[in-house]
Amino acid sequence: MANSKFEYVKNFEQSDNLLPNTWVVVRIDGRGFTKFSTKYGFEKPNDKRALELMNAAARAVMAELPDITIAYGVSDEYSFVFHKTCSLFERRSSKLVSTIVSTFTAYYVHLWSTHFPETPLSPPLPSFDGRAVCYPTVTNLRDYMSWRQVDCHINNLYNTTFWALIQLGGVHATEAENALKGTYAADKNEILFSRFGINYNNEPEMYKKGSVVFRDYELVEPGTHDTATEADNLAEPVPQSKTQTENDKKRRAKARIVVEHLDIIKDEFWDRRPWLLSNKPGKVPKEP
Ligand SMILES: Nc1nc2c(ncn2[C@@H]2O[C@H](COP(=O)(O)OP(=O)(O)OP(=O)(O)O)[C@@H](O)[C@H]2O)c(=O)[nH]1
Ligand SMILES: [Mg+2]
Repeated sequence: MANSKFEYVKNFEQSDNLLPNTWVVVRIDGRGFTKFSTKYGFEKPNDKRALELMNAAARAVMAELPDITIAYGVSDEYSFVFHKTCSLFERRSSKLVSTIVSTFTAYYVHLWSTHFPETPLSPPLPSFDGRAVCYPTVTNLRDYMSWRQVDCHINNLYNTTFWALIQLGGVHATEAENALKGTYAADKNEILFSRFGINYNNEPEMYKKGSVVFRDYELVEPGTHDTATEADNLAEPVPQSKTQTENDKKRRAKARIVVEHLDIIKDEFWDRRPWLLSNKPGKVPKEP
């Protein structure tokens, strides 16, 4: 193509490369969902339909982008983790974030009517913001995931107690707020149990733990793999034969993408699923 006098504008494009050899987490978050949830009458503190819609959209994103190794969602947010050796979108932050945000939003809108058959969407339509953060080590990545899950627990225990006081106890929001000021987890558990007969442990797992999305392979015996160390020792992507790459691709496509509500803070979750950190697909379980 011939050069034009306008072409110099290309020099204005700034690089926004993400650090190589790091775990990239793209976190998206619903914009103005406090208002949005009121408009569509989301149940408080947790709306099953809304959370399942978030999960369905996240699942669709993972199916389209095999480089995502795991995703974790709670409330109106979802974190998508790209493996440290992944070179998708030349590791450009804006490309990665915009792809995730637009794919997620498209599916959220597309799947809305399945989850809310009675309430059609109308403008202002749901939208999401997103950011990408690089984490250098497995410990950093796992601490990030733990941070989100602890946040989920703290918020959910608070919200469950807060809304029990209002919905079942008939108190006003300010009263409920005052009753919870300075309380610890044990106090909230006690309020729930002694005043409303609610055992927090029996609350739905999705509300207590959030949702984890990943490809499902056969679980391994804990202690048989040390993928965390292996992953940390990896300095660059391991060169692979074409056949191997093709095989991995097939196995990944065969794997079911599951949504579970598990503890991702403890080692066990990671120990039993070495493919999450190694990026090598595991054994596809036999059809039951
Ligand atoms: N009722 C209800 N509301 C929810 C549920 N999940 C998320 N939300 C709402 O979504 C909000 C998410 O918090 P934020 O992301 O901090 O608030 P936001 O209004 O989206 O603000 P920005 O993200 O800054 O645009 C919560 O405060 C709730 O109001 C749900 O299951 N039920
Ligand atoms: Mg939000």
